[in-house]
Amino acid sequence: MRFVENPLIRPEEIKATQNGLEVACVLNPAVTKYEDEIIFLMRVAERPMQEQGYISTPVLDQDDQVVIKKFRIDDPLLENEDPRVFKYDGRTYLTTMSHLRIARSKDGINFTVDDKPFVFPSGKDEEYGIEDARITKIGEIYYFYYVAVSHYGVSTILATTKDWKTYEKHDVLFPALNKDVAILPEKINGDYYALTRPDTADFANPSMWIAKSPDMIHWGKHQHLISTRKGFWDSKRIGAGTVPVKTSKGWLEIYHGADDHSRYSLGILLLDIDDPSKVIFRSEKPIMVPENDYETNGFFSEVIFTNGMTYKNNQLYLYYGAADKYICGAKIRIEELLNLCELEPLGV
Ligand code: MAN
Repeated sequence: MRFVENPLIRPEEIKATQNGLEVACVLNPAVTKYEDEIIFLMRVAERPMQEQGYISTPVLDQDDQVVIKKFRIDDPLLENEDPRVFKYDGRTYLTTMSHLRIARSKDGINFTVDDKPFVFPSGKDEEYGIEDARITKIGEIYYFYYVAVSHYGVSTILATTKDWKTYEKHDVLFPALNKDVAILPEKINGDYYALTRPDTADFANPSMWIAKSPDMIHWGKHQHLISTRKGFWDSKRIGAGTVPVKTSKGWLEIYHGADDHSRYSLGILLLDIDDPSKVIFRSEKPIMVPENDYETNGFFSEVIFTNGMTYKNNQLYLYYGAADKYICGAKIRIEELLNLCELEPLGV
């Protein structure tokens, strides 16, 4: 059930980080609980004020200063078909630069957004911005990891915090091209597990994999988990969404899939409780598709994308980016999702 208050957060409510930039989107929050609050680690996407006849985007220079790259729309070297990315002279750029910002809430519906970023891009791996964090709490430590974009590719970077006031940045967790990482919140038979999404290039369909680590640093024993399916709601793209939650029937994962028209919807995976590399259920039909105006019409329309949820009394509070522009939420009982797993067969 979607919250009637949706969208919960809109770009107009967010302060830009500097003069000359505007916040175009607030989306894809990682979610956790800290003390008596729900914390969002949101992606805030900024771009230069739009100027007729030009396309421009912020990037970091070698000293980590934001500089603007600007190109004429009629320049023959420009390829500009997707609102999220463009190409100039064979090199791909994002149209916005994202950073991670915190919002806090006591009720899960009304959020107060920080005025400043929690993590702002820095260093060569983050030249074009940082996106789509996920949070796994283990003991007192919150591990958060996010997608870093640069001309070296798209990688996933690890950081930790204990108090959501300061953080420590660690190394690249999975090198380019790898994104949509979700680390399970406990060790299983001595190992941590991470869902990953390496780039499969030309030979395979886009796929989710799973990796193991004894210490959160060294990852290996990679195994293929699932791939896109022709003719299904997840035919074109696929990737982990939320950090899996432990249930009586297995690890419950809500993942995203895009169809041939690049419509992003959500479905579920159920992974074996003792061996998460075994898929015991996969949605044949999505559990949530873009249908409300704020989901069908935005920065990149027809998108529901999740990378965060929390739960209270067997009720999931699922948060998601809508049309890559807003943050929205929905509430669903865990049993309801598990019942769906019995109604439908295991997908291909
Ligand atoms: C990719 C990522 C996400 C984004 C979706 C939909 O998977 O860039 O951040 O929400 O596409 O555009």
